[in-house]
Amino acid sequence: MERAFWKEAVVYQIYPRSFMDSNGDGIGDLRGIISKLDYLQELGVDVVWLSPVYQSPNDDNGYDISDYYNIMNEFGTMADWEEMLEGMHRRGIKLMMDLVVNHTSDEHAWFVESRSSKENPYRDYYIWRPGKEDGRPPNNWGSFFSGPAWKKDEAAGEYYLHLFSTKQPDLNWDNPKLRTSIYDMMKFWLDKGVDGFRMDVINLISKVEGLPDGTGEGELGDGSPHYMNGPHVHEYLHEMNQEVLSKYDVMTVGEMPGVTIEEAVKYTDAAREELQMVFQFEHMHVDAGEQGKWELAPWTLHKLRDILHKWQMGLQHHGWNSLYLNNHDQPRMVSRFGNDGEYRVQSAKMLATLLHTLKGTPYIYQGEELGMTNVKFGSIEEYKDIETLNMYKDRMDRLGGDQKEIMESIYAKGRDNARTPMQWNDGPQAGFTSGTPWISINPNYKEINAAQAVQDPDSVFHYYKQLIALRKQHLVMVYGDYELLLPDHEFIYAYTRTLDQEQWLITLNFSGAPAFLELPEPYESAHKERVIGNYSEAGMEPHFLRPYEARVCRLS
Ligand code: TEU
Ligand code: CA
Repeated sequence: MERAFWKEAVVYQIYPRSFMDSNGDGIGDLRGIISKLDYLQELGVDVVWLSPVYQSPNDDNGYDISDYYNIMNEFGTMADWEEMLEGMHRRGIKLMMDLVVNHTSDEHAWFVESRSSKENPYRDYYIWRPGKEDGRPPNNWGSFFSGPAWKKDEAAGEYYLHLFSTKQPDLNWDNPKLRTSIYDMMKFWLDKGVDGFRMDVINLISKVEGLPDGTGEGELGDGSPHYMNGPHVHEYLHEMNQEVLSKYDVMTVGEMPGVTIEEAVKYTDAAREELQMVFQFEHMHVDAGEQGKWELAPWTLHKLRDILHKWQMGLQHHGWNSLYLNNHDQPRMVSRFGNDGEYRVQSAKMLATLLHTLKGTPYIYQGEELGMTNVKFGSIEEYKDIETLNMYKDRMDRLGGDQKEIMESIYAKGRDNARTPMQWNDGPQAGFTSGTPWISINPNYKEINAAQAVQDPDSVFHYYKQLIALRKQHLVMVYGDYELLLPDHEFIYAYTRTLDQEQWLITLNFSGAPAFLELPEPYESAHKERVIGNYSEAGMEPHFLRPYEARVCRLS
């Protein structure tokens, strides 16, 4: 068993705009993060994944970078960043920065140059094409953020590709000069002491030659087969590994919409020298209809467990899983997969147990450790996320959609669910800011906040703290082989983790009702010693799990 820091670590994601505001402008910032490092140290996390803090016009809240070498003014200065890094390292916490290199902002100097003329040396840093004879864009690809993935630039007399917003032009990774510029930038941050990178949509960087039309009958087709896991993506990631990553002791995770297990094994097989782990998305579509995330569909434990099981088995001996149900792009897991009402605390703890006892590296998204929930703002004006606002406009204006139905989709799946400010206490603005927050605060902050959680031994926070501590004490949680039990149970997800002579049994009730538990032999009659659980041990019944009950037992 080859041990590795990044397999044993627990990662905490900070979305800086919403984490902590230190200067009263209503926007989270680096000095706000500095003021909360003791909180992170108490929780016990090993790594912070910091969403982008580089210069950006914030069309997509920092995922549209205009200068990779400087800190966004609203977030602070490079000196603040250096003080934050030093404070993390002093507490034994590593820093993984967000590397967004599939695209830049259209305000990046490279793009300003590139669009200025076809002869400009930066022209081929981006993907320019003439439109079709009939005036249509070069192909029929749709953007992730509604509308076409091409924008005509009059100055340049051609279209440029943008898989995301019109202010996020895609970089041309087929250009070796661009790749060298990216590698130089990565070295700049690694030389400053950064411990790793989370790589934004990194499996989209290689597009199929000729940029062929996507499938689909409408005016916009699905171009994803022509840019997901593209022809040169492994070549480029191996080159990045050889030119940069292999020269440092770093942790890497690639965010990969549409990645399959077969591809994930290739991206994360150590022998291939590419990345260490990936974020896959299959389980994030378990409650989506044919039309995508905004088409709400019921999910079942069968569907969720089948996906998680497939990935556990698929990467069991080659590669490594990233375990998450939350991030800045996803709704809050306790609202989506648990119960954010009567059983909020129990179900938040049950989902945490899942993420910390499956095989892989657990990722905690800010506020998840408090059991923070989704939000329902009173009007579309309170929503800020470009993905949501573009969809709303597209469906209302272009498709004459039903506003009530659209708002229901936003309540369930909108990214702003995860972007309401951290709830630090029950005081004004939840202790997030002394000013007016850039986005409204979830009104339930009076009951759900860090101050309450830290002093309550039965809080979700302390349960996370126990799970994280357990991981350091028991390598079976990290390296133990996973084996599924009860593959057909409607409400219970049950599995074992085995390392040498030690075997743990995990049983999780995903329903709000008691669930009958009968295990196959030898597990049924094995002696069980509870290691951790989200209910009192005294009330444990061998054949019933209480609503959203999680049990982790050592077998002997
Ligand atoms: O997200 C990539 C991505 O696929 C998202 O668009 C996600 O699938 C979708 O938002 C789910 O609703 C990354 C970043 O995490 C996201 O914040 C950025 O908006 C996007 O890339 C562009 O950089
Ligand atoms: Ca601020």
